[in-house]
Amino acid sequence: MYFVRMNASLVSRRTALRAAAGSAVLVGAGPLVGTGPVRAAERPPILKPLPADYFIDFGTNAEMRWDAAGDLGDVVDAGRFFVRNHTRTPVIDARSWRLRIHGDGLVGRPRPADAVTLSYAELKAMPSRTITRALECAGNGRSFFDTQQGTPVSGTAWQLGAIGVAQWRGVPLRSVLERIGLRPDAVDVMATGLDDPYVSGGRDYGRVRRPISVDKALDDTLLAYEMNGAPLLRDHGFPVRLLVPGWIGSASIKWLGSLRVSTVPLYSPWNTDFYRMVGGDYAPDSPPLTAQRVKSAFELARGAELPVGERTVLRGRSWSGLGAVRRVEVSTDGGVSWQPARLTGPNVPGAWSRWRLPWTPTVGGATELLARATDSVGRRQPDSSPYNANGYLFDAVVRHPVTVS
Ligand SMILES: Nc1nc2c(c(=O)[nH]1)N[C@H]1C(S)=C(S)[C@@H](COP(=O)(O)O)O[C@H]1N2
Ligand SMILES: [Mo]
Repeated sequence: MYFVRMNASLVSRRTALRAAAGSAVLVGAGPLVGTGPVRAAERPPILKPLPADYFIDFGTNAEMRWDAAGDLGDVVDAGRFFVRNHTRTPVIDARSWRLRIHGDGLVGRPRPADAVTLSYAELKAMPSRTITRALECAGNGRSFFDTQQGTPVSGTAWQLGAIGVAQWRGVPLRSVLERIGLRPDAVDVMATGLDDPYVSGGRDYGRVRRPISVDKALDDTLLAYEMNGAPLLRDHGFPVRLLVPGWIGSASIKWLGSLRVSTVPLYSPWNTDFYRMVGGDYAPDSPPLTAQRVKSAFELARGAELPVGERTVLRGRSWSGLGAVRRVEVSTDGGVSWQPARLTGPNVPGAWSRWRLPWTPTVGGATELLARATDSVGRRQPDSSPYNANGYLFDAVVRHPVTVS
């Protein structure tokens, strides 16, 4: 028996006290947030070390440095994975953590007070699935709207390092919803995190939360509790996060606290105010963002110096939210001519493809390297990305300056 459904009206005072004392009874034992040895106000926003060799540190966010990615295998070590926090990483006790699942899209239509609860141990006792997939912020590449296209946008000035690939282990959300009983008229599932409410510009938006469609919930969404074979790091959602493969990172709610399953479409600031295209040529009612696009990055510093007359192996990775990478072309002359790069590694759909191209530069001076990927559904990186005010989904080919000398 994995689930305990409690009827609030039947909970005795004694039961509530036992729960508060930390016994196996589930009602009333809210997750302990911010109760670690360090008090919330004293904690840095990100708990893991962010060495400057591996990260560009933006405070609450930190991106992976692509120039240091050459020694990574097919996945990114958890210690080197990018972090995107709206507030700060909470310290949650897995023993008292409970996922609360409710809503009129479930059989019995449990209200929040009657939520079905699931403990860490109960979740880990269910059959699990392990998948290698990318997780990427919708704003990855945002800085190039300004530096490459001349149209500044607002938001963290990520280069291309707000992406990582990991091997995620968890329980398919489908298994949990089907075990509880999903009504055929359910349409959306709203995941809410346990981190502090997000306050910006004097406005309190509440806890970070964003709905996904029931279709995506039943397809490949995971309640993930392991990354690369180890429990999630706190910064990446310990004890349990959502992993919504192929979709923008903000759907993959960390520090998962509740799931609301609904027969009507759900809204939060994360699918109304944020993570939609606004400005430029976008219609005012353009839909909430879902799938990621196709991108590529060189495992090389911007402005790197390469020796003239010597063979260099250009390496990089390409990825797509819509499938596998089919083809990568590289230009070493600023986009005049293109050569196919050789794809290496497993090229798992929804993860990334590694590639390489040997190059012996014959003339000295400044040039630009470009990498342009095409994915398995035929989508090729464009020369420019349409402007949007928040700089989401920058998928244009990035011009990578180098000096040959
Ligand atoms: N609860 C919660 N979940 C969250 C966020 C957050 O701030 N709070 N940030 C989201 C965003 S915008 C991204 S890109 C990913 C980043 O995941 P990572 O920090 O593990 O790389 O987490 C998502 N899930
Ligand atoms: Mo994000």
